Amino acid sequence: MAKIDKHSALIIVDVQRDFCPGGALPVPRGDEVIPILNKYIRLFKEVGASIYATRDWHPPNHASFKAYGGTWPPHCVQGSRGAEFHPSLELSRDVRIISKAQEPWQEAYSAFEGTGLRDDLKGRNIWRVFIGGLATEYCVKSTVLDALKAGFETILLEDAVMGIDAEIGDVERAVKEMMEKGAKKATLSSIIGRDDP
Ligand code: VGL
Ligand code: ZN
Repeated sequence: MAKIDKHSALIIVDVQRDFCPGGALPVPRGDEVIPILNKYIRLFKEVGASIYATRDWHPPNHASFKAYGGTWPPHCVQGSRGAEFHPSLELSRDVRIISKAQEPWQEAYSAFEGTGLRDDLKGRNIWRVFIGGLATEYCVKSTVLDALKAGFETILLEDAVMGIDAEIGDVERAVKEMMEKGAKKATLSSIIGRDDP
C-alpha cells in the first residue's frame, strides 16, 4: 500500500462552495468528503508531506458557462462567495493553492493544465500524489490522468471523492478508466489500518 512520506503530496480538488449542496453546480452530497479530507490533511501534516488545494477560478464570462457557449451554469467566479473553499475544509496557511481555468477561453478540468503544478511538485521532489475532492468524473479524473501522464505514482482517495453521476454509471466508468490507466485506490483505513486517526 502506498505510504505517505516526504515524497508524497495530497491534492484536494475543487472543494468549493459552488460544488457543494447549496452552490451553483452542486455535487450531490459533495460536502460529505470534507470530514474525510480533514483527516487526510492531519495525516499529511503529521509526516510533513505537502498539501495542495485546487480551485476552479473562472472569469464572469468564462467559455464553459451556458451564456458563453458552454454547458455549465455560472460557477466559481473569481472572488465570489461560491468560489471560496468550503469553510469546513481545514486549510492552513501552508497549503498551496492552485487556481485553474482563469482565462475566459481556457477550460481546464485538470489541476495540471496551465498551472505549473507539475513543476512545483517535481521541484519539491514529490513523486507520489494522493488525490481527492470534486467531482470524481470531471476535475478529479482529469487531474488523476494528467498526474499519471506526468509520471507520478497516483492514488485516488476512494473515500474522499464524490461525483455528479448525471448519467448513472459516469462515476463508476471514470474510476474504472483511472485504474486502467495506472492509478491505484486507497482509503483512510487502507493507509493507516483503521479509519479514525
Ligand atoms: C468542475 C464542472 C465544471 C469540477 C469544474 O471541478 O469537477 N466540473 N467545472
Ligand atoms: Zn468550472
